Amino acid sequence: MHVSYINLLAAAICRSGSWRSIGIRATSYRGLCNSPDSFEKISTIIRDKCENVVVMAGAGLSTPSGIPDFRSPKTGLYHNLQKYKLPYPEAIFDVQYFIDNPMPFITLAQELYPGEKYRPNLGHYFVRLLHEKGKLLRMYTQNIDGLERLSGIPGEKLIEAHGSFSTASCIVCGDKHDPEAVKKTILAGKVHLCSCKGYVKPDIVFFGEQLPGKFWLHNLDAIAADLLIVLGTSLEVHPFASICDAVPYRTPRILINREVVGSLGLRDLDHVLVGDIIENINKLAQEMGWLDDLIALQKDNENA
Ligand code: CNA
Repeated sequence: MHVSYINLLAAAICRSGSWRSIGIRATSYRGLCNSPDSFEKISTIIRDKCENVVVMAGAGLSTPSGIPDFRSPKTGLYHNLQKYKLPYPEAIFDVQYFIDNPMPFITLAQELYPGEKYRPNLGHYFVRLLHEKGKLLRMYTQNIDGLERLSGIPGEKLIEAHGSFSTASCIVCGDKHDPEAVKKTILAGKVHLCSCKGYVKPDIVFFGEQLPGKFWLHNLDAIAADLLIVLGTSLEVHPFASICDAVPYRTPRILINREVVGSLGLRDLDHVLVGDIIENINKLAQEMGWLDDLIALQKDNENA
């Protein structure tokens, strides 16, 4: 193996063995971007031309609900980690660090526990609406906040690629624990202990841990998809980010994000909506004639 290739590879693998993108950035894109024409074209694709949509989502989908993402300057979680006094930002999701000092993760978990503080937003309900219209093949999310479930996207349509708080297990013996009991302990600011004395954590995937088996379904979904929609992610974390490149060239891809990311924009059938996710989804739903349905869905679910 060539030395510079080894260096590149080493740089691409973060300390825990997870993959980070090697850095091909879309500096120009052929697809349409934020013109009135682009909303019209994208809305025609979603409304009239597709039946099997795969959605990929990241932390940017939940920032409008009030949960900070990782990388946004000034507001991102990595910027705000000082209060956790971590040796390096990713330590918060590092198993070895959790064993030595579980409190930073416990504090973050208290903040993020689904059903406590945060509610789904219009972006989550847009994906739910795709399901209600019979168009959602699958949603893959990196988020651990559970807002997709809270918006009513059914479990069989949802792949929580980086895990969730809905199950919990011992990091030593692997025994499953009652998630409600674990939640109660964590909300009280303590670490839940297993009978083997190991720490129990919600099944959030930490760096170096395996992704849930269901994640690998994307190999089939990517081929079956007739549209890919990418929402609020920097596409920096692999293998999740690679889903967007597994989709064949004939499949249109739509990116809705504050910035152009990954390989989005490099293919002829790519479309990019740069800017705030809620603003763009609002405009898009209006163009599609779906806005009333979207608002009603959100209202009904929030009042249920
Ligand atoms: P990231 O790397 O922080 O990227 C977020 C992306 O969203 C960036 O490109 C932002 O520009 C963009 N963005 C942020 N807010 C908006 C907005 N309002 N409108 C449009 N775009 C916006 O996060 P990723 O999800 O890409 O990284 C993957 C990590 C983040 C996963 O391992 C998650 O577990 C982790 N994470 C999850 C949450 C959560 O569950 N809500 C929060 C923070 C981090």
